[in-house]
Amino acid sequence: MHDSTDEHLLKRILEDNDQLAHANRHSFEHAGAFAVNLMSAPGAGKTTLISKLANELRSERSIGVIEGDMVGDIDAQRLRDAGINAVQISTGRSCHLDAKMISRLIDSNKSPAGDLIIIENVGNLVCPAEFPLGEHLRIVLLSVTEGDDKPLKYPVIFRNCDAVVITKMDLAELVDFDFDRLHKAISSLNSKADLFKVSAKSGEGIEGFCSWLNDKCAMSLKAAEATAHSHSH
Ligand SMILES: Nc1nc2c(ncn2[C@@H]2O[C@H](COP(=O)(O)OP(=O)(O)OP(=O)(O)O)[C@@H](O)[C@H]2O)c(=O)[nH]1
Ligand SMILES: [Mg+2]
Repeated sequence: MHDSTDEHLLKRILEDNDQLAHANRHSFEHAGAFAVNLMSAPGAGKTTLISKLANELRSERSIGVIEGDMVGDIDAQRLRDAGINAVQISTGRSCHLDAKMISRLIDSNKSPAGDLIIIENVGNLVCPAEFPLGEHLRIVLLSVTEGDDKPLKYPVIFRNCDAVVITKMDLAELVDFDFDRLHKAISSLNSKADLFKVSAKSGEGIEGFCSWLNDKCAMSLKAAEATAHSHSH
């Protein structure tokens, strides 16, 4: 239970984060980049999907990845080994990335270049939901092995996202994943979220998801360019 001092402090922290996220978004736009915040529970398949989508969009986009993990740089190294430009942020004791960490990376000129910046958040279905980073798009992954009830148990992150990607579709039958229950849960929480079903293993749904993401990126970059153009006149 929080007392009013705790509530006040939390409100301040979230407000400060929102302000910095706003500034980060401007920085991304200034650099001609579209940023995506990829969130999920640990092991849902974020890094694997990033690897697939970098491969799929290689000819159309220059992709940079910011990897968030509490410790180490296993994911960034994995992506670099696959020829993908990736920078690691270690969050230490924090169970999520926050706007300050992204802002520090931008200020140090270590943020990866690219017109599509994918930020892989720390594996966690709770805390990342409350800390926007400056992204243009919020995507939540849910692997079938986690169970179809998770949106109802962790509603905040599913309510507050642009798309839900169901991963590991190749395992859906093995774990009796109930898509009717899932669809009902998602539409009760967030009727605007786009829903994708993919398997990095079989390749199912990867092309459709990547082309949707590419379109979102192209539309946003075009709009940002038009705004910049109108300001310069
Ligand atoms: N069967 C199957 N396994 C998958 C699929 N996608 C990922 N995996 C496996 O799931 C495990 C976790 O995948 P990661 O990509 O590391 O997941 P992550 O969300 O990045 O994990 P954290 O960064 O630790 O939160 C790995 O063993 C992957 O090989 C898939 O589509 N099908
Ligand atoms: Mg990962």
